Amino acid sequence: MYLRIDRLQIEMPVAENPDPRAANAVQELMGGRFGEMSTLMNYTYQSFNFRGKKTLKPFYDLIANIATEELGHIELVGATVSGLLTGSADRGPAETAPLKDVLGVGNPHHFLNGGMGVLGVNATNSPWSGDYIFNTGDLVLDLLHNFFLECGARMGKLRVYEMTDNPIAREMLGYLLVRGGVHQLAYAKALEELTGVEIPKMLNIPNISNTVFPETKRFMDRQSHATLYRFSPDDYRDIDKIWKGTHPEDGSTLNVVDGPPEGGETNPGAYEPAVFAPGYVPEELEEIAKRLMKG
Ligand code: MN3
Repeated sequence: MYLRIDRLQIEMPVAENPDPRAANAVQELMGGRFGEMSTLMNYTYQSFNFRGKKTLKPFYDLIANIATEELGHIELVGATVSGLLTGSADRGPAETAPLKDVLGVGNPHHFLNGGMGVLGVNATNSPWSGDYIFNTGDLVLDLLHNFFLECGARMGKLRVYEMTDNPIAREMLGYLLVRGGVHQLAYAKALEELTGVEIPKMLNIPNISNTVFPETKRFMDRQSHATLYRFSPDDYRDIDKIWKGTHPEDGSTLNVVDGPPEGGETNPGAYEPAVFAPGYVPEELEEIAKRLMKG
């Protein structure tokens, strides 16, 4: 089962530079073949279907624990898309056509179907698909896939990084590049344990260091690239049987932190009257909420 903490894994900048085109590019990192919904669901289903979880516990713990971290990654990508869309449409009344300036900009479904928030689709508005889940049950093959998936995810993030320098997007990208690097290395190390093949020697894939990017280096300076968080009050304790030793790039000691990162507050989500979010007359909803909180 899951517990939920109403915080993001990192502190995100306040949304002040709306950019629906960047929001559309970031959608690839949500619902794309190599997006966060894919990493989340691949590891989640692999953990559901894992056979021999008691006898092969370090490997089960690793997959299940990383799956849980990925829940917080879709949350961060969601916060980024919402943040990039916030304030992108005029906030005037309906009869002034407040959406006319975003007509044909970015993904029209952000305005036509959504409430100026993230959708479960990629950058061409194709829905995320369960077909992206790879789970044969063969542990080595599934881990090899996970390693490849993290490499593809890294490629996607690097290209989105090249498409936008919006501070919200760059903060999310800096963090997720580092965390994806951790997961790449974790799966490489699991494969090394199982097969003897020194997979970590293949890193970086793509062959560019995270230290090149200031937004990424900041998190590395805090040792995020060498840290695996244990996302459970009491379980998944055997991740440290795999996540140990040193980082192949800079020799940092790999360590497990018990519990989630401190993170930052979620964005309160400004009203967007052009899409009637949270309602055409939000004051009425506010009244009802006020009554509930008094009672
Ligand atoms: Mn991720």
